[in-house]
Amino acid sequence: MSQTKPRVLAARRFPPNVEARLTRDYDATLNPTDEIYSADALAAAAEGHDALLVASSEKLTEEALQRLPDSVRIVATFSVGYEHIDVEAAKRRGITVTNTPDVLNDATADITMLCLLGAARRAHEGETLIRNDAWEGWYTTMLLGVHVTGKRLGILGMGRIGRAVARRARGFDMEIHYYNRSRLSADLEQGATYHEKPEDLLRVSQFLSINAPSTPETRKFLNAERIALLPDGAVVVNTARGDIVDDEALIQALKSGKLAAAGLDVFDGEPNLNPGYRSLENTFLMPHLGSATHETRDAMGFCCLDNFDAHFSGKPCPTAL
Ligand code: 8YV
Repeated sequence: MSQTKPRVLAARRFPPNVEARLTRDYDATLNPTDEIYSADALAAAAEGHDALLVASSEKLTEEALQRLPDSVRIVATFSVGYEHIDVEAAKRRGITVTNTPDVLNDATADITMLCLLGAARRAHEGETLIRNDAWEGWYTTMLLGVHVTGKRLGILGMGRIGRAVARRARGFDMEIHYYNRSRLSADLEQGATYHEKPEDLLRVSQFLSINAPSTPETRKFLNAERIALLPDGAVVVNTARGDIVDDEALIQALKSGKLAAAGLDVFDGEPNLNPGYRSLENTFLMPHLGSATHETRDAMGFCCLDNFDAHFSGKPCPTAL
């Protein structure tokens, strides 16, 4: 690295270990209030910086990228998902974009199982009973849920996170089915059944776990027509991106009893989710906690910093998009 430290703008607050390494190795501008920058404010704050450390909250559209100062040559996003960044526009402008794959597979797969189990076993209703001091006693038909063991789990998107979900679900003796843009090798499939069409996956999915990225193709994928293909009483789990689901259709199916329950960690427009979810008893709702463990958030930040280190030493970035 050169004598003068490269200047990095951290658009959000990051975990203490990450900010400590950032400020040790770089001339960093932090965001102690964690207030989200508007596109205008981000462009102004980026003046004089060589790199940006952002999260999913920073919408780097082509226009926003155009407005960044020429000094910015690399943007590292503290996320595996990068639908908030126009990567092609960044490349055209000579800006390298990096994300944080792999390091959050396990934490996200764990939260997927939490959502799956929480929805199936009515965790929200059970907890509410206790917290409201409304539990009057045990009876044989109290809060009966959906049995998990031995059921078919359809995984939409069998990438790194999808496969980590499959590994966990096998421990619950679930039968794994999946749809992916391309079929996996037998080694990665581990006996899971591949469906060439996502609709065929839906037809067999007693549980459906969405683990696909948000792309123009997946946007509003789970609409009323496709929900109708799921077996009656299915459980839907989404820990990927909220916009893959048509909220009104999902809410309607949860109300009608077509679906038994849904476990959701992500929402279209979050944190301003469709209010319809809140009033449903058969939803288990988490505020986008997929990667929220101390270890994972540190690893995500260190992955961003590893990319800066490589970039400013003239080496290839380990997770460049
Ligand atoms: C992040 C995520 O918490 O990595 C992702 O794509 O969804 C989460 O792990 C979030 O995006 C913060 O940037």
